[in-house]
Amino acid sequence: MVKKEFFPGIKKIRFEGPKSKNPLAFKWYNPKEEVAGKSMREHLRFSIAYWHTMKGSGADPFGAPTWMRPWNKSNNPLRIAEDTMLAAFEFFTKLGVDYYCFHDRDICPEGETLIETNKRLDKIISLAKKLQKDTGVKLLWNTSNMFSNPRFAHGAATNPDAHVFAYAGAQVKKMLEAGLELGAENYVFWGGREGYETLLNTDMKRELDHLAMFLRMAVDYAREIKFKGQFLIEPKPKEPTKHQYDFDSATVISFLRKYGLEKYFKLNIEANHATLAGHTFEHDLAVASINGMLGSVDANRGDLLLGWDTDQFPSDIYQTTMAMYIILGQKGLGTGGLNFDAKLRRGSTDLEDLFIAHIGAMDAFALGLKIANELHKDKVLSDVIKNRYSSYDTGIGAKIEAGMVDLKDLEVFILKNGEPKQVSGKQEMLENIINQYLVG
Ligand code: XUL
Ligand code: CO
Repeated sequence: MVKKEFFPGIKKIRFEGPKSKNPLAFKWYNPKEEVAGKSMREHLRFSIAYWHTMKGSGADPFGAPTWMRPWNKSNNPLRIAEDTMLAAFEFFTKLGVDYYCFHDRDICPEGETLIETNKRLDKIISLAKKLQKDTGVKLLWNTSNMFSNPRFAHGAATNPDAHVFAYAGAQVKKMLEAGLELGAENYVFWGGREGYETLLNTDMKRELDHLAMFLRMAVDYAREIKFKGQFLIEPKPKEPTKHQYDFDSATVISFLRKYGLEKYFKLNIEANHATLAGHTFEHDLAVASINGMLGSVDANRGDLLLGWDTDQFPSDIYQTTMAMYIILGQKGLGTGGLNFDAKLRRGSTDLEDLFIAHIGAMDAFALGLKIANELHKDKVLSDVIKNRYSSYDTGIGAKIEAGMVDLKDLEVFILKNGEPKQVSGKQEMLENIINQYLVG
């Protein structure tokens, strides 16, 4: 049998260094290069998002698909599913990325019944397993799409109809089995339509109780079948519902703690979701990280002028540096990785644009990693921050931190010591120093 080639003319992407003019070469991402005792490849754990890269069509609410992909040629949807999987692994290996992620509905279309759908899934999962074995590419995470089918119009686990809740449960059960079969390192819950449009028809407390119950069932079933992947929740504040329950890191962490689920979950932080919540990317990463719950990253960027999830490829070195600073600060993402939940602009219609976009994103994170490592090594920020809080290291501050003083003691202290002195935060100085590191 002749092996099909979906990206003819594109060879394995190589590192050529910052001076290269070849759009199909890495300028900074050199997988073998060591940074802080580990290779770039081990630090960055890049992953491809099947839904955008393989299934994206360029369609938007105003117009038809613009990307005519060679793996979509057949009239048979199951043949398309297989061709897409073959093309996907060709793409992963040519690009030199070790991981991928998918929703159940990305890898094959639903059938008429659950049985039919699961049979289709079994077939495509066995193809994925074979291709993983042949290429060494691994599954970073899988997830269930519980938002596209009309049955989920009012949510999945938070649907007012228990029948829909049950359907969602059956779907997650199958995807946990798929995760086990394919050795998924994590399992993601992004709360598709888990949210509400109006309180006029919504029992918010009951919906949140149901969501927690659903997650508990997933944890229990994973234990039963011995699925060892890390569970992740991906916060997002809005879109598609007006108010998504998993608003941001802080909201998700407090939800998990309320229901006693915090030891089973970490967070998958997406840049564009953080900015939609009115935060910076690094804010939501930091909130997850200081709570020991930063598990993985959906690496993309938004557009500050637009209020929706544009899912653009990350290219802003400042942002990738700040992200890698936090990730290095917690000694890596463990089983997580940097998943490019990003899509081409509708007008980027050449097949090679898929490579070019990912190359740029990988280079942006490679640079971010190198610069963040220098910032850590030179203690640029950590020394300033340590010094900024040094009044808590001795005297009254140390007593406050140790819980040894009360409000009366604080009054005595002020009566004796008077007004505190103004201390500069040195923000502009630090911004200037960061620019020096960025330019090198
Ligand atoms: C949606 C989003 C999803 C999740 C996986 O905004 O980010 O693609 O990453 O369901
Ligand atoms: Co995402």
